[in-house]
Amino acid sequence: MAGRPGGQQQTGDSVKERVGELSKEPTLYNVVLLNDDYTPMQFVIDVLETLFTKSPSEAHRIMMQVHLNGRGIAGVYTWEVAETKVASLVSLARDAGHPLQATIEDL
Ligand code: TYC
Repeated sequence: MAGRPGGQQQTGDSVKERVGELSKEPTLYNVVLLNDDYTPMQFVIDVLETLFTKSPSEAHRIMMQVHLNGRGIAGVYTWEVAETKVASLVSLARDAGHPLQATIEDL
């Protein structure tokens, strides 16, 4: 995963920070869950409940959305939190031997 946008910028001799960050609200990103043919449905539901704090019914709905349509939004976070969520998801999935994947996208 590449670095986030909006970092430090070098302009001539001066170092300008927080360019384009006058707004108080942080930029938000979707964590998008991707379908595959092997990860068990219950594993996806469990991850949505534990890592993405979804209710059991919402976790089931999102899992079925991904299963039927190929992708679905697991949650909306700042860049740093989204990266951590994806890393934790991949770690949990690989430890369990599943190929589950997720990506980060603009809202
Ligand atoms: N398609 C998987 C199956 O049939 C279930 C699944 C759902 C996998 C969502 C990944 O993100 C996913 N076991």
